[in-house]
Amino acid sequence: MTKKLFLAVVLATLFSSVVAAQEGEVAKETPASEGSQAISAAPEASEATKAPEASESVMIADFEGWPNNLGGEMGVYGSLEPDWDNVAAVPYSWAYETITPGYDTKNVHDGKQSFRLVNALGLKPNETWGSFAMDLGPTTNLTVVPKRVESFNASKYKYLTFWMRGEKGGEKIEFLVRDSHALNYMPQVKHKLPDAKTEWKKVVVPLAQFKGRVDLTALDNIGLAFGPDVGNLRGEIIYIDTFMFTNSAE
Ligand SMILES: [Ca+2]
Repeated sequence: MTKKLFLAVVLATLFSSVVAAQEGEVAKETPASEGSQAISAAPEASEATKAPEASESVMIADFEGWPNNLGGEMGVYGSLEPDWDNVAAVPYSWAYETITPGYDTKNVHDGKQSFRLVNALGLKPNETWGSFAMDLGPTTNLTVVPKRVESFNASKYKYLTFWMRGEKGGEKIEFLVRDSHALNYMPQVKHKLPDAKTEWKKVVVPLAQFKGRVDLTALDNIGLAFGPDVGNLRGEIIYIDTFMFTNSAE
């Protein structure tokens, strides 16, 4: 159940005190082989997008299942934390599924599911920050802080892209990244993105700008800040879908 997974993530987060992270993470192998172009023929089984060069992209999360497409856990924190006893009546941050109350396909970019972020209608309405975050590989060690995951080597990709739709338009977000060298759960990069619009919009984040601030060969976690700290009001909602690393900004 997603609820149990959510609680597990919360519990894992609560372990945070001061334990030094360990080095030596093995970079995750990625589907994109170096130097291969693979423009025609040979359809890639794992890629169902319209991207013409399948090997040039890798899906991080289409939110059609759990965990994400890289095997990573996903969670919401701070002002985004849901009140699970009240989800029948109040919009909540979590996977947006056909069973979600009020489900509407307009809130899904591809497939049948997306992920919804709702600010300050859950357990912590007065929290000063709120974020969505997801690991870029399976968990390998939960006994340390930050927990260890299989890191992802994103150095061969130019962009991170995803799709976003705001409930009212004008919702604010910032992009977050953490690598395998981080000593705690604080993201090493917090990068402002364009505000949401009411129609689905593709967000393209060039990765080169983060060189020197984060190790692109060993990324552990990416996320979005969506709380009061980035300027959102109580009850603001966005839908996100289709996170990819890619070499095409199209
Ligand atoms: Ca989807």
